[in-house]
Amino acid sequence: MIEAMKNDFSLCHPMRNVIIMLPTLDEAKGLEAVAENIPHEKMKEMGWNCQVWVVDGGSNDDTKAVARKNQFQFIPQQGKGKGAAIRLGFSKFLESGKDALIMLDSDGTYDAREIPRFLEKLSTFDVVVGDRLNGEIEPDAMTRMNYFGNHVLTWLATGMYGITINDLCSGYWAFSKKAISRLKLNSMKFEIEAEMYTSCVKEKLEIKNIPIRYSARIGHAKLGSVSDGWRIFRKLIVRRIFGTPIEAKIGKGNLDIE
Ligand SMILES: Nc1nc2c(ncn2[C@@H]2O[C@H](COP(=O)(O)OP(=O)(O)OP(=O)(O)O)[C@@H](O)[C@H]2O)c(=O)[nH]1
Ligand SMILES: [Mg+2]
Repeated sequence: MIEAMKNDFSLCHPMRNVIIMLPTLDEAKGLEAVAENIPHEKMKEMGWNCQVWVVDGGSNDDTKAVARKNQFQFIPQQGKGKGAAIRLGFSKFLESGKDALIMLDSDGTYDAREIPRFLEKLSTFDVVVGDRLNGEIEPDAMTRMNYFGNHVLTWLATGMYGITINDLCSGYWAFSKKAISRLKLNSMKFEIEAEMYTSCVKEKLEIKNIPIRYSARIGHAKLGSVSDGWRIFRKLIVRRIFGTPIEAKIGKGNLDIE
């Protein structure tokens, strides 16, 4: 089959279904901003029905109310951690039978108006990653320390695994159903994106990097630069040595919720 037709979603169905997954922890204001920018009409024109899922880590603000108001599905997670939330969303996605999933943070840093660019690339690639480091970073969107850390971790990842990723810690990814069904993950926190990359490499899923805009966050950050940077680095090393999580090896699957 020629490359351009690899994921040709229009071949058998007139409309396909995409889930937009938004992890939240006290992001009422950010979520409102993301909601306003979701390009429903444009997606419809492109042949995609969209449903929005908010996977919440126990917010104490109005996040749930904002989700309800926008008719988003609200999925409470049992414990905490972005990694656990993402894996819960992936597992529900596979049960849902939908065709594709796009995840982005709900803090207003990523622009939901760029979703159509990801959907376009999904017709040819199984994994599309938004690249802030070669995109447009708004002043004050990233501290110097985080800018440096993101570059170092990205270089290390590419050096250790030999497959180019332009922005390892990006929170803006799109996946085909095939890609999500192949991922083997057990991350609990902010090391999840690094593990998604390592699993793509292991499963030989081709990654397409596209430059994106990155804006200053609305509300408070939950990430601790040094401690989470260390967790990400540790995950790169562990997955280099042990390619898949143990629970995947014993057949329980990568998507178990811890
Ligand atoms: N469900 C869930 N979401 C979380 C949790 N922790 C963080 N998030 C969400 O994950 C996304 C990324 O978290 P951030 O605090 O923005 O982390 P970051 O983007 O790496 O760091 P900054 O660059 O400082 O914003 C946001 O939408 C958070 O609300 C959690 O425990 N559970
Ligand atoms: Mg953020």
